[in-house]
Amino acid sequence: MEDDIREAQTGASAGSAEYGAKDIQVLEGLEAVRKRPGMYIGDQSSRGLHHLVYEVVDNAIDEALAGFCDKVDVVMHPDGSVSVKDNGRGIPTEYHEGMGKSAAEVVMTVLHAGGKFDKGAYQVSGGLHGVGVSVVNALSRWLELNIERDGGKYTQRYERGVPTTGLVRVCDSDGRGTEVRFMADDEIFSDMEYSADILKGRLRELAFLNPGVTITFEDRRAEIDGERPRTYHYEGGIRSFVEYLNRGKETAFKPPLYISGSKESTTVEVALQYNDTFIERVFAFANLINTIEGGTHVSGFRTALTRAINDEARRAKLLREKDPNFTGEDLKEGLTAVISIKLLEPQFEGQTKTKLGNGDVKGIVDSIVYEGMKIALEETPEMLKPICDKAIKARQAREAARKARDLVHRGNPMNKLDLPGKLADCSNRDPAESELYIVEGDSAGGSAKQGRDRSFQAILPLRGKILNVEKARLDKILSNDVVRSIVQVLGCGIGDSYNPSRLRYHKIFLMADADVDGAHIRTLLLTLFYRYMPQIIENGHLYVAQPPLFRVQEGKAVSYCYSVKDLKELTAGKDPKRVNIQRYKGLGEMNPGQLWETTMDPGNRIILRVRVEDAILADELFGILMGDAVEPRREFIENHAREVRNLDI
Ligand code: 0RA
Repeated sequence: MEDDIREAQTGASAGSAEYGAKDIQVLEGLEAVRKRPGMYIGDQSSRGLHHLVYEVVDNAIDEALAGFCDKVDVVMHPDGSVSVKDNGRGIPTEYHEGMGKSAAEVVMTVLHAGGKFDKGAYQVSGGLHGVGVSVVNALSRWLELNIERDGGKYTQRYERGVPTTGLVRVCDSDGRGTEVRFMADDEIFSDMEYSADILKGRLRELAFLNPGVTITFEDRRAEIDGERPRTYHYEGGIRSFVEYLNRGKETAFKPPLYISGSKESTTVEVALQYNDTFIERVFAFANLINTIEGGTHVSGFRTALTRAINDEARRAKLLREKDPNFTGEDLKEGLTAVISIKLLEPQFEGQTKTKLGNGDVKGIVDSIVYEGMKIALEETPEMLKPICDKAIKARQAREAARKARDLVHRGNPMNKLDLPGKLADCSNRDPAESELYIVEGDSAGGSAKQGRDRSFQAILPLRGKILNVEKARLDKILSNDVVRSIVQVLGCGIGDSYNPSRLRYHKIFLMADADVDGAHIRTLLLTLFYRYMPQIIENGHLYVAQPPLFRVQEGKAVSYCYSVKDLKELTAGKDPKRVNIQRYKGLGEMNPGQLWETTMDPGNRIILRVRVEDAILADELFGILMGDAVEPRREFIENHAREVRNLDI
């Protein structure tokens, strides 16, 4: 109590006589975060904005991992701020002699201070977004901290990381926990709009990964009817996760096969189930961080799965003596699996720091999964036959696919004569400098061919139906003309034979009309890339071209608008009689010069890089939009109809 009062007096100490070296260090730390936000949260766009929320939520989840918290409430407020409230121990409030301020203020203002306290061993902090809640503080216009602990309720306010009050004890309370409410700083972030879908996806995922924790989400921003508060709570943990991923699909057995074990302070959990699709989905987490790029835990899992199933299939005589072993490939088709491991000192590598690098983990996961699989298959032998039946079919289909693929790969793609007739290639041969525009329709393709800079821009017009790859196996996919010409032009192969060094263009643009048909074609193409050439997206090669929606002419001055909002802003003060507005219904309405100027000229165009922001959300969307089940698609369209309103004005 005493300490807190003292703190209340010295809290906003900048400028006071007691302003000392430590305060300077603190300011420099947070100043560094504001100068280079990207170093701490990835970027300053939508992705970084969402990371702020993840960071605060991760801190609450750390309390849950340490066994002190089972409830986390996330609210998006109408003013644009977000609050995260937990029922953990509460951030310590006592005065910190060494730092000359309260422990809470240390946590909020010193980079990586969280680690100085004794928290749970497997804390999320230290991982991908484990930069510490002080980073959120530094990047917030304001932040309000409320703590309930030791019989009292405490509060403190910050602006851009600097305390504007001390830590004040407001009243008695026998509650426990921490609430952080923050307003992201619009000086830092280019995009200030949170996506409820993205946040819900991560919160749901965290609830699956932490059974027993209840996470709620409420979107209180105005005018979103149909959005109700959500509660995520799954006693079944990653078993429920797999069931969720396979909902609406036929499965080879129920419930999912589940394995857990631990070795050398690493704990391993795996749940898996086969479904009736042709796609493999393995979602892997290390200390709750989604390791999109895989890593040693995933390799260990694959080795063990293949070995255990082969061993058991031989034992049960489902593989005869003369049959070769199933390969890892044979066992992928229709596999849905979630891997969650917790380890000390995880090493994250790769382009996006989402690849687990710890070498010893491979063997640990391998042995736990192998033993677990054998026990599970002995206890529930009914699981084995449907798995083997599927694998045999997959193997046969792969044989057929290899033949189809050989056709696609025939010849040297660098040889101009082998390229599909309609490609207008660029003269530059350096992939890093070359761009490919995949254009819907012949007439738009024609404009693009005439308008382009042929030195580095290639045009591939598409005609004919693009196959929905969600519903077909690779052999059938590769027999589709549109898919074949895309694969052949890219030169890098598809599926397991993907080879990044042969990719002929490092910027690939999807260019389709801004109407419903265009959106459909774009989704089909995105599905093809996402399912069969995900590395192209992961490595940042895929873009969506953004043609303008309107051309606005006033006298001789012409400008282009890319959204209805743009148009409203541009024409706000203008005399409607003197302004001529043309709405582009399709790319074909633009002449070559206009198409170049608005959509293809690197000095002028607006481009949108496609990213797998959230692999699971993306997977879900593709499944919903392209899969068999009608009901989820109808629901999705109803929920999102208003967002696409500008498509058919
Ligand atoms: C430092 C030490 C302890 C807990 C926390 C920080 C903590 C931080 C956050 C951020 C959001 N919610 C949080 N809950 C706790 C350990 C406290 C103790 O030992 O009693």
